[in-house]
Amino acid sequence: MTGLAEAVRGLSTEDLRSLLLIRHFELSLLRLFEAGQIGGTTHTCLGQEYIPVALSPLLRPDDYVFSNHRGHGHLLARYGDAPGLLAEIMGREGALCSGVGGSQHIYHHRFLSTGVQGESLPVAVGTALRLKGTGALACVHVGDGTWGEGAVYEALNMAALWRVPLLVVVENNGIAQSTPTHRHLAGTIAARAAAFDLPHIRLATTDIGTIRAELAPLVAAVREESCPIVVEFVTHRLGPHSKGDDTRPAQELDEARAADWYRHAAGGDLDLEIQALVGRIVADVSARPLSVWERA
Ligand SMILES: Cc1ncc(C[n+]2csc(CCOP(=O)(O)OP(=O)(O)O)c2C)c(N)n1
Repeated sequence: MTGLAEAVRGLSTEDLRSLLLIRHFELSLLRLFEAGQIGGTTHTCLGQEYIPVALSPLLRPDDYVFSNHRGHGHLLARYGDAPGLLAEIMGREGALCSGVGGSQHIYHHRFLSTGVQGESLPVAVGTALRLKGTGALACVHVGDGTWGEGAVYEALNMAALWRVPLLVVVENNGIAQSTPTHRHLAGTIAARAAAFDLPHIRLATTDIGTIRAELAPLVAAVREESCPIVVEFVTHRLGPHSKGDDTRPAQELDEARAADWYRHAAGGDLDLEIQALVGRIVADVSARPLSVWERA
């Protein structure tokens, strides 16, 4: 028995349900793309689902979440609205943003995503400035590759100077599109956070309980002391960058698969239940008329 298997077995039904919803939702998206039923592009967070699921109960309803191009899991872990998100991606009635946002540009309650790398951090800092003193925070998800954008550093500088309640979540999956992290990032994310005097924590575990225990006091400090922090997850992207553009060697892919929580949940009752649920959602949304925007 591995530590990963034990951790998956120890998950609450609610957490496992959320993980499985994201997994099967995104597997369905890839199938829909292959079948030509979705246009544009999409990026899945296969393998990284545990990050937003672990963060979910640490966030409050009045917090803002800023997501990126790989954001379906961020939205589903927070709001769980799989039919609304699928309708958005497929341009069908019932879409979260009338079908104008698609996979990458969602505005839903206090959730915003953008496909433009580095765009979210300055907006998140401005939002956090407005939230200061309310106890709420702005949580922003970025990949390791996004640390190549200059706007990230302007934003971190202001966040540190103005002491805003900002939680920067770095999903370091070791690759940006097709460029390994060691070829695009000099030094470390820890050292870059330190340059702005920002606390940084690096989490290499997929164990949701451990992640929450480590982060709970830090997130409380972000709220109470209004101090930004950088949380770096060492994680694995299981799928391609978007759809079929995976240039990684077989050994690296094997390592990613070995770290996959789903191997220990596959075939269980809840897995089958969620697969069937997502199947029904896909059938229902696919049968809906096009959204107003798509018809125009
Ligand atoms: C300003 C900008 N430049 C380039 C792109 C194209 N692009 C989309 S995702 C991506 C790589 C992102 O890597 P990373 O931040 O590590 O996130 P990951 O895809 O690994 O989750 C690139 C280059 C973009 N979306 N925005």
